[in-house]
Amino acid sequence: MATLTQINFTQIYCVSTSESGKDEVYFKIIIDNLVAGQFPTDGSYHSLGSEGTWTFDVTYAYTEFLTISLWDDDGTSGDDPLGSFTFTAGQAYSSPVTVSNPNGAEYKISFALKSC
Ligand SMILES: [Ca+2]
Ligand SMILES: [Ca+2]
Repeated sequence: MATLTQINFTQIYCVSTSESGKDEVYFKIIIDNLVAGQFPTDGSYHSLGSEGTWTFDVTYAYTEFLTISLWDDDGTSGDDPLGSFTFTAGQAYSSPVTVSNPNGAEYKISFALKSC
């Protein structure tokens, strides 16, 4: 039986945004190739400018792969991907991990991993 891994996400730090001013940041969680959730869960976002910090406390469990995918809300014009990172169960990662996109976005995601 596969080992269940828990990951606790605690913070997103903005090094640089994808657009001038602020990005409207939210993230999607893909677990074992299925979309498992979005945060904030009410479909909103958190505005982050350069050097901005967003703290929260959310935990997900997975057995093989978990991908966190950051997005910039752009309302009706379609949201932009800010970068994503995939965690493989059983591997070690040091927090934070960095995601980026070709438009200059760079974000650091803080987390803690726990094997059950
Ligand atoms: Ca935006
Ligand atoms: Ca945008």
